[in-house]
Amino acid sequence: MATYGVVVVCLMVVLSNVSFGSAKDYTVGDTAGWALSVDYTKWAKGKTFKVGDSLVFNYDTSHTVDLVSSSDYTTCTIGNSIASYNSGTTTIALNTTGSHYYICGIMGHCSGGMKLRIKVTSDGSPSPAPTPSSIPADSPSTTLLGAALPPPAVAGTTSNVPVESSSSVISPLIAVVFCLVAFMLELIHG
Ligand code: CU1
Repeated sequence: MATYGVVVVCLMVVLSNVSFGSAKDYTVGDTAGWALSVDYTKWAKGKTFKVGDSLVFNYDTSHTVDLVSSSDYTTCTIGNSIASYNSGTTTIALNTTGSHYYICGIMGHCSGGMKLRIKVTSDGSPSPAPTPSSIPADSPSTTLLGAALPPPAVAGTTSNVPVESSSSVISPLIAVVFCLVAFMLELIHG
């Protein structure tokens, strides 16, 4: 029956929508892990790190994972770390945007290649634009000539904000509704 096919396709659509919004775990160095003789610049290239994602460092305990400043990253300065881990498996949640720098804290290992720099971007949720504050600044000079113009512009900008912020919730809902409609059409016609 065609109905079964519709259900399978719909499940795939819904599941793919859900996975798009979830956080990712990145295993640093993939199967090589956190070790000497791995090019972590190459590993990080092309990857998009977002707030909510995590880095997973797998290493033997002859190494450490040190969170450092950009200058300590550049100069491979050890002993000055912001945070240091040595358990062998370290998962670091990326909670802030910007560049994050990690090196191995063992003498000579950073210059031996154990240094990782990543850029973390926001998760895509919209931030309020500065335009609303610029509109009232202009309004005193325009009130005499065109009092009707400013109110629609302000109403338009404020009504956009809740719609944009809930778009990540709406898109899976649209997929579910689409699937239900397709499923019911199949039932009626099939
Ligand atoms: Cu090391």
